[in-house]
Amino acid sequence: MDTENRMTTTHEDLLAQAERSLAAARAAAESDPLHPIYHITAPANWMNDPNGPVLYKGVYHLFYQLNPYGPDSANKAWGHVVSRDLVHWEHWPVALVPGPSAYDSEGVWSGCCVVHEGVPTILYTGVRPEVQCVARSADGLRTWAKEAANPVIGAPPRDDLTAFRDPFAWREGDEWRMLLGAGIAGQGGTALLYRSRDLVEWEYVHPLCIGFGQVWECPNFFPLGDKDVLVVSPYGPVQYSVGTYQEARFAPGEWHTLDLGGAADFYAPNSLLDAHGRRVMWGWIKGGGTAGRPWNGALSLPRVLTLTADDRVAVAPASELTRLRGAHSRVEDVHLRADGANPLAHLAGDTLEIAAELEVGNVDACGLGLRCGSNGEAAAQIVYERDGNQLRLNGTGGRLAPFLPDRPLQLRVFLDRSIVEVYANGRDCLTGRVYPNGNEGLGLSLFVTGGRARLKTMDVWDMGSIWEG
Ligand code: DQQ
Repeated sequence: MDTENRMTTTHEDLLAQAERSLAAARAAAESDPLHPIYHITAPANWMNDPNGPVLYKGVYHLFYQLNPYGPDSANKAWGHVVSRDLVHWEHWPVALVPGPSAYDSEGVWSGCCVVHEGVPTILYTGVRPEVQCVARSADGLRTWAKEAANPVIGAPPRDDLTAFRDPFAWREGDEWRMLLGAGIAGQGGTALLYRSRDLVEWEYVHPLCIGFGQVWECPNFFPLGDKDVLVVSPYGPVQYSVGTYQEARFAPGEWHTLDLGGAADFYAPNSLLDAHGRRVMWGWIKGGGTAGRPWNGALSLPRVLTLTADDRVAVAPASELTRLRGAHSRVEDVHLRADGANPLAHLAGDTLEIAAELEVGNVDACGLGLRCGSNGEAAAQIVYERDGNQLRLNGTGGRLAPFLPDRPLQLRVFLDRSIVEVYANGRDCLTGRVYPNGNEGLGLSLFVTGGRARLKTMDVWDMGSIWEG
């Protein structure tokens, strides 16, 4: 779909074209053996950033960057999924597509959704150039009308910016505050602070803070415990800082990596405050296997963030995910050594949750193999290494922070066809991909090198689909 065609029709027609394209590709995407079943995906084709998560009248709405026309990064629109329990989802119609006006005819890029005077309102970046836009829904978020005065911010506040996008707004007193992801040439990544009473007239305040890198995409900014947290996507692994927000400025503490899997496996996260006061976050997991597949990209599981006593952000899968658990197996009290038999030889699956407690004893390394083929070879391994006291997901180069050495290793591993999410000791997480050689590897294995370990317990559940109906 080229820009010129977009500008000679209506938004409704463009939405209908997008729906037709998704419907045509959907069956092929869903039947792909690497396609996840319990991570949010688009009906078909390309997805990237989660956009505008919002709780509205007891229902969770989550939007995402979508290319309705193919599994490549183009034609950015807003897809839409809806849930009552954060776990089971249904696809709603595409919310926004580029055009027909020029200000967003090359892309409806990332943003947020807030409720202003009872009206659900999306703030997004229109492209190109990057301008800020508004759309509203009068029917409970089902359909969206773009604001007549778009773009509501038509130009950056200074001419040395390297980006100007991804609005993230929150309520403060009787006005709205908004950050835009940006960078200042020669200075570093930044988030620009704006203020408004009506989401249409915006006044630029100043950079919230300026830091590392060149651009901070998709800023997220929220209180956590008694501190404030800024999360940014700097064209590399997502970084967060716990600091303090005072007089419209953020004094960051140290910066840390939020997910140790790397930028391709967790990027541009977005979050909301849920009905229980929890900060829940989703990130974009890029890719879908080999080229030519009719889908690309998924969202991470919903993750609950909490502040630790040492001012780090602990990440844990939302407790509601246990609702997806089906058939269950348990293995306990197994002593592991290099020449021992695989105690998991009777288990198999590619849509699993695995919860394990492992005493790493005196091993050089030990771990869990996923998607093992008939030759026993694992397509992915989650490995504890004594050297550095760290955990690694083979193939990603990612690593988890060192554990307390005298604690058993507590792992929760979510395998969903080609996605692996590893949560360790209730604090760290690592997202990665697993692409088996062929699609057939379903086995699990436990292995040890150089010493002995003990598996205290391992629970394995088959996981059900998140899709309603
Ligand atoms: N993706 C969006 C941009 C954002 C980037 C475009 C981050 O708005 O900066 O799809 O992945």
